[in-house]
Amino acid sequence: MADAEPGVVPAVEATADDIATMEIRGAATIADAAAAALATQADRSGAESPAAFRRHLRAAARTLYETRPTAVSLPNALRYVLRGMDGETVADLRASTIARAEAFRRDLERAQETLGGIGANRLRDGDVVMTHCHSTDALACIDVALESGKAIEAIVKETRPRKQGHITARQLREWGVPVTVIVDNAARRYLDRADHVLVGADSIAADGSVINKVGTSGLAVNARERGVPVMVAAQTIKLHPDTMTGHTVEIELRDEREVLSDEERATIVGGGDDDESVAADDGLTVDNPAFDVTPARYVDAIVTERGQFPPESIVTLMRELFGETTDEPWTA
Ligand code: RUB
Repeated sequence: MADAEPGVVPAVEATADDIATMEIRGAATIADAAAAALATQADRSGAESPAAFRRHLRAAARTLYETRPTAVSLPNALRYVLRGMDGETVADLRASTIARAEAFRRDLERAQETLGGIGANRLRDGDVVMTHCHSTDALACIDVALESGKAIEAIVKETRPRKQGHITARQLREWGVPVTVIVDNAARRYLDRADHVLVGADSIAADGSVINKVGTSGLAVNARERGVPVMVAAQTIKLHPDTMTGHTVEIELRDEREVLSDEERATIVGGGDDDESVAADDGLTVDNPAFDVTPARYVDAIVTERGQFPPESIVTLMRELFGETTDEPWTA
C-alpha cells in the first residue's frame, strides 16, 4: 500500500488497495466503490475545520484516483461527488458529500437497469452472444432479455491473463444460460455461431472508439469480417470527457507476473532461485497491457442509459452531459 496522505481514513486506503489489486474491478464497480469510499471518508473524517475537511476529501479522491488509469468512471465518479461537497460547517460538508455519493450510487444502478432494457431489445429469442472479459453493463442486457422470456446462449472468451471470463460464465450459469467457454484464440472460429459480440467499456473516446479489456479490438475486427454485429454496453459514466479536447486515454500496463510467473520465466531464460544471473537482465521482456482501443468503425452500436448510439455520434451526448469542463477538483 502507498504512503497514506494526511487525513485519509484507513477504509479509503483499503478500497484504493482493492481497486489496484483488482479485488474490486470492472469500470462500474470501481466507480461505485470510489463513491462509497468518499462517503466513508466524509462520515469518518476527523477534520475540525471546513478547510481541513475539504483538504482530506481531496486527498481521499487523489488516493483513489491513482489506483488505475484507464477506466474513466473513476475520475467521473470522484468529480461528481466532490462537486456536491457544499456547506460552511463540517457537519454541512459531511451531509452534502454523503448525500451526493449516495445519489451517484443510486443513479449508477438505475442507469445500468435502463441500459439493460435498451440492450435487450437488440437480442432476439434464441440468439447466441459472444462475450469478452466481465462487464456488468453487458450482462445487464442479457439479464433483461432473459427476464422478458428470450432464450439466450453464450460463448464466453476466457480472457487472458486474469480470466475474467470465468466470472461471466459463473453469472450466466446462475441465470441458467447455456455457456461455452473458449480460449481467446478460438474466438474467430466460434464467431460463425454467434449472433452478437457483446462487450463493455472502460472508456469511450469522443471519436467513438472504445477502450476495453485487451483483446476487444481483435475480436471486433474479426467480428466485422464475419458479419457479426458488435454491441458495446456502456453507461454514460464511461464517456471520457478529456478526449473532447484531444487528450488520449492512458492504457494501463500491469505487472508482468500476471502473464508469466517467476517460475515460468525461469523455464524460458534458464536458471533458478539460486541463479543470480536470471534476476538482473535476462533479455526477456513481458508486456501486459490491460486494455486496447477498438476504432469506431468496428463498433455497430453503443448502448447507454440514454439510448443506443452509432459510435460516431457519441460526442454529441458527451458534450451534452459533460460540457467542455474536465477539471480535476482533487488536484487543488
Ligand atoms: C474490466 C473490463 C470491463 C469494463 C466494463 O477490466 O474491461 O469490460 O470495465 O465493465 P478489469 P462494467 O477486469 O481489468 O477491471 O460494465 O462492469 O463497468
